[in-house]
Amino acid sequence: MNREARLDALFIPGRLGPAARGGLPAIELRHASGARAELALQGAHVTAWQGADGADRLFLSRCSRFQAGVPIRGGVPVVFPQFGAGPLPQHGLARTRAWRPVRSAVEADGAVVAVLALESDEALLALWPHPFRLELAVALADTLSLSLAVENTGTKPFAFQAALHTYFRVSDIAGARVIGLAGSAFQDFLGKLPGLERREALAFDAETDRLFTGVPDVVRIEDPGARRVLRIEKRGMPDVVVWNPWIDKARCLEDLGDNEYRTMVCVETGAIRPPIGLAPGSRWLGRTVFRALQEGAPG
Ligand code: TA6
Repeated sequence: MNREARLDALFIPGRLGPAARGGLPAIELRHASGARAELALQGAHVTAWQGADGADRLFLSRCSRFQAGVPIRGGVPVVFPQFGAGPLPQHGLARTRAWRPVRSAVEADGAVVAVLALESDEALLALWPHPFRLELAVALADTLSLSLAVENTGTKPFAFQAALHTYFRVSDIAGARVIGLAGSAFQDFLGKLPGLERREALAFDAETDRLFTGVPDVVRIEDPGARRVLRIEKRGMPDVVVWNPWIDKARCLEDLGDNEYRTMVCVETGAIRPPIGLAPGSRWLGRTVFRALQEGAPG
């Protein structure tokens, strides 16, 4: 099979076509409902998701750069094999590499699907000496679902962390709340002691950077200013990270506008602590489904 399947091999008239984010090649997915999403080949990075009403559900910084090898600020960065800082670049190797198109389809239920893959090559193995294959399947319907598969294609076991570092758009962080974390153990990246989350609703009035482990599979973001709830349902991804840089940190990020912290919140799903051990020939799968609901709607 042509390992470098061409981007246009994925195109399906009216459903999957070319898009461009800055200078990066990307695909546009269009659902019959009018919902749309964009997916850059770099990092298999979802850079946009709008509902049938045209409203942006993901945040993408107006200051983000779209250059080869430079992380995109917003959308859904794919984190692998390291979360955060460590021996590898921040958030690992996957988000700055060009993934290759694998297949696309319009499924029987009308979902529009695009699948991209990243295989370890000489350059990646020089940084992280474990042969792997990643695959990300993006499915757009009245929901947006992302399924990330990690395969150990080597002869030795390895351990990895993986996450979907999703930036959600909110009307105003001051009114946003994350629901569903109560009772989960947390580790705080800003110096607070680890503990158990007691709040039913996590609100924001300062920089927030917290890992929650063993989180129930449904969490919600309430955005009263937009009269909207964003429902996040995960499988195989036990952990959630909640991040907002707030004022001072936002000012330090050159690819984030000084006031953009007000209209974003990261609620990230993944397998972070502990890392996942994978035997040779084994495969791990993590999936997250995003659904936007009107305030008060069931679901
Ligand atoms: O997910 C939270 C976090 O690890 C924060 O500490 C902050 O660094 C954020 O990710 C963004 O990381 P990035 O490398 O994309 O600037």
